[in-house]
Amino acid sequence: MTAVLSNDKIPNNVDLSSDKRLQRALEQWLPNYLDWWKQVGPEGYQEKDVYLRTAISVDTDGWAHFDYVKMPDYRWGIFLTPAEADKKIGFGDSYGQPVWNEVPGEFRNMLRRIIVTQGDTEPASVEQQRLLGATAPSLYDMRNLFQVNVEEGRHLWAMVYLLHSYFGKDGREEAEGLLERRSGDSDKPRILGAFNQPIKNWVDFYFFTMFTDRDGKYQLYALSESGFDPLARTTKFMLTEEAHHMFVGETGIDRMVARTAELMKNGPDQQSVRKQGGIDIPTLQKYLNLWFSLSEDLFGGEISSNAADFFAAGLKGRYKEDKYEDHKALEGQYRMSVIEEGKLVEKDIPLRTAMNEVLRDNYVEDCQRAVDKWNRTLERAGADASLRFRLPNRRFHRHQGIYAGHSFDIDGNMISAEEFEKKKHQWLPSPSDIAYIESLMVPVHEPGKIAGWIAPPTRGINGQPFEFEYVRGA
Ligand code: BYC
Repeated sequence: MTAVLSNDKIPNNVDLSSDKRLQRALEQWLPNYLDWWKQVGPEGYQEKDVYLRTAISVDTDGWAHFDYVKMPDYRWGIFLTPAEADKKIGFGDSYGQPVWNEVPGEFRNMLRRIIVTQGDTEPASVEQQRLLGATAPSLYDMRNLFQVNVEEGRHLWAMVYLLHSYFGKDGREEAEGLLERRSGDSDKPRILGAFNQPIKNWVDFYFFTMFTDRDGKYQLYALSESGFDPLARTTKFMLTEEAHHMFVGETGIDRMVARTAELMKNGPDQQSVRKQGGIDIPTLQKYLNLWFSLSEDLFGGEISSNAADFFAAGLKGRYKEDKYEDHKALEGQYRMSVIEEGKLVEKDIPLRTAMNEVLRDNYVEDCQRAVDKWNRTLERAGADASLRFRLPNRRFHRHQGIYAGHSFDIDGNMISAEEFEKKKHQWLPSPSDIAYIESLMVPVHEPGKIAGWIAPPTRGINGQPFEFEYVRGA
């Protein structure tokens, strides 16, 4: 296994040319992928030179190479982190046994389902974001959008490689299915809820990359523990790319907050922020509530026999499984609030069935860290202490798991469906909030210029200044 990528039609470090059958199958899939990209990938800008990062080796230091590339010429390929000698399964019933390099027959369906679900999110996000280029607030942001898009395309390749290599005919059919479903389509929707939500504007985009891509981080970490080693190694490499996507979201929100704080110096009330063309804090909080709650749903139910089965089988572990002592998790309990006879009561749940909630805990903690950072931006700018962000309670606005079908306020108190309906626009973007945000979405495509509702970044990409022409001739 080499760290440097081959120069084949499909760049790879899996010695693809030695497996003619697989190479042919993937080369047949390639034009279908490109058709999909042209049909529902980023609209416009396909012929423009974009300053993109491309993988040229999977070494931890220095796989990233920056240059101008036209998006359809991006080197989509198959990159796995190098195999480790004598690697053992790190959790579940097969704990301590050698990792698998072939699919164990008894877990085949489970594994295929995990890979298809993961794979389905990648093209979905590209579809969701396809119209944003035309209203980019700066060339820097436009370039970041396209970087995220091409890498999500590559993550699709990563899952398709696994399907084609290890799952025979049904794997090939699933790979076709990944190009056939469409985000938001009523007949052929994407599999998971948040990936059918429209991303209508750049505020949605930053909150999506902050919160939804961060679900990706935790799911990929859990899969990088997998006893099925090809899945572990491919997801480990995906995580290096994912970090940039979350950076785009977290800093994008921080830059909106910084701009709002600056505008508040001219007039602290939130109406005046809007009058000056900025995004007031309560509106940003509503977008936070929306995307945080949609993304929490992506962890699945709080009590899940699927999650217990995935863990028992050694297919999907916990975030940084190493830091746990008991890798079988047969004994432990997890205390959570469940609903019984219309009331919230505390209950102990066997740990294995609570694995989705364990992962969600890690996620919520990470989200809180980002919220604290945005609040520090407000504090530094001298914003009134009443203007701070917070995460909603995790029961708020849920559509999966034990809280779905019930209504909760932002603090997690159970309320009636009527009350929720009455108050929902205090918590979630209202049609008039959305109309206001959309009125701000005018393109600023001149190098060094930026829209009035967001601050420029503190530094550019790869040591280039903000003024750099990140997309030529946009
Ligand atoms: N929407 O036992 P349950 C990323 C279904 S993001 C719709 O509660 P489970 C990225 C579930 O399928 C990371 N349906 O949940 C980010 C099941 O269906 P069936 C993507 C949902 O199975 C940004 C039923 O409800 N990776 O990479 O333990 C840009 C009961 O399920 C949802 C993965 O998700 C939902 N939100 O956990 C680009 C990793 N949630 O059996 C990319 C792979 C649950 O009744 N996936 N259901 O038909 C998994 O590990 C699990 O499937 C889930 C669900 C964590 C998603």
